[in-house]
Amino acid sequence: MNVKRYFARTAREAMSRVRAELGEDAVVLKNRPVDGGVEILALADSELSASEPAPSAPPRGAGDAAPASPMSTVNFENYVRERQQRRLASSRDEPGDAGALDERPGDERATASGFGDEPPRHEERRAPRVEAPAVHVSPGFVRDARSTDDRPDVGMLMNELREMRGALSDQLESLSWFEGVRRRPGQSRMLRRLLQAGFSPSLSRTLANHLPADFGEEDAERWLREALVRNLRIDSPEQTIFDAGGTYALLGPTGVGKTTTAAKIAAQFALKHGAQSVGLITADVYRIGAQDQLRTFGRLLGVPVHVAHDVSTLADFLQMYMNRKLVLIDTAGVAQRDERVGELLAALSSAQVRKVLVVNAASQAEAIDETIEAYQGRNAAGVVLSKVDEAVRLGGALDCLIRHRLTLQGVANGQRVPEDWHRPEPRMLVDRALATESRASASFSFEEAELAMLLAAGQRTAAQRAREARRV
Ligand SMILES: Nc1nc2c(ncn2[C@@H]2O[C@H](COP(=O)(O)OP(=O)(O)OP(=O)(O)O)[C@@H](O)[C@H]2O)c(=O)[nH]1
Ligand SMILES: [Mg+2]
Repeated sequence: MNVKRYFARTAREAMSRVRAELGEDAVVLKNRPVDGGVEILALADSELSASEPAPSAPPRGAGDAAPASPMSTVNFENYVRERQQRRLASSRDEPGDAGALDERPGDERATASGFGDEPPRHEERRAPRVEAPAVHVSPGFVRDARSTDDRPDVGMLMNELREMRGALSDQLESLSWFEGVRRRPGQSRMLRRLLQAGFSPSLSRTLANHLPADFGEEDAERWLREALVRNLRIDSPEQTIFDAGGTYALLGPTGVGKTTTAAKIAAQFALKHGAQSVGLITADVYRIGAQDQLRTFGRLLGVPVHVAHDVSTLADFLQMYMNRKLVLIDTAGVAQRDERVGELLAALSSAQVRKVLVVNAASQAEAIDETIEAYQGRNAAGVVLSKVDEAVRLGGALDCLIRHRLTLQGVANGQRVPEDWHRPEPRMLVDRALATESRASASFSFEEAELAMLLAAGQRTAAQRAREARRV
């Protein structure tokens, strides 16, 4: 077997080399931090397949010794296979049919003596009976174990082991990366702060990897803030798309603040340019009372509100408002997983209408991520971050904006119209996000040891997704 050794500064680099040379399915036998970096011992998948016994090979005797060498992924696979074959061989030798025993009605046994409450036998008194945990056995495995030649499906077993091996090697890679980080206090402090603030493991790792090694605490803090501010996109601090005018549809899941945001923007614009410069349309015909809500705001502002029941009336109103500087279309809230999102986007596909996604900063980061995907955020003119006042951790929302490269067009931090509407200020948002530690409840904080697990879990999910994508 041709085991190869790879050395690199980081586990990531070492793994890239392994994959480049041995392929995506390379088998990682050992992964450990060494002086100056990380060492990986690996072999090609084809080597492993070559070492698999032919299906017809007879099982080794039950008295065979367990593997003497340290347990690697390869001999672990062999070990499991042998045990499986041994267990099948011994179950064939046993008298009686174990399956038939299980089928005996339990009640009959319990009442065989005529007393349901028969005192326990000696052994039972000493050791209380513990319910056996339910064991999940895949249906395919059961079928194969009972097949006519009583041979386990080695191919299937190998596939399952390969899956396990992939997951383990991803986790090892992540843990060994984390071991490296622990030796650099600046990096580990930064990781902890970012994760605690709600930023994703993937963005946190990227930032920690780029932190210059010779930076002290203060420099690192400044560097982190600058990196986040630089990556949080805005058009310009003075001029958002709404200041410039145009026709915008506010979209997003239910209750994120679309109608209130439309009223806030319209009010501020009307204050500056006059009520005649603003047009308000509502396309929310799903929810009872939705139109009244915007109408009430419109009345206060002196701006009439029109209800567009379908695409053609919407086109008529847009035509009617041709000369208004700013036209806002309030839409019905549709959950990101609802298939009606597609219909809504299609109904607003006129080139004249630019889409603005309203994102609730207090939502789970994963829900924001899904919302951006479902609403095709990359095609939107920008994003409004609402309910910033309600968010405990702001990192998740900022992380999504950064990773999807969306332009922030405004921030809502309360219910008051129009006072709680603000221009995007990346520096203020980043300061607020990084101040999470003082606000978050202690129950939701984590210790350093838990960080490694969190990162490993994030890494595994990403790697699993990549594997799934490769399979499709
Ligand atoms: N705390 C806080 N509440 C807000 C903010 N924006 C809106 N709200 C409140 O959130 C609730 C829902 O706001 P709406 O504007 O009706 O939300 P929507 O997205 O139009 O809701 P649907 O049309 O039902 O999908 C209301 O009670 C608003 O006052 C905000 O920035 N902060
Ligand atoms: Mg609404």
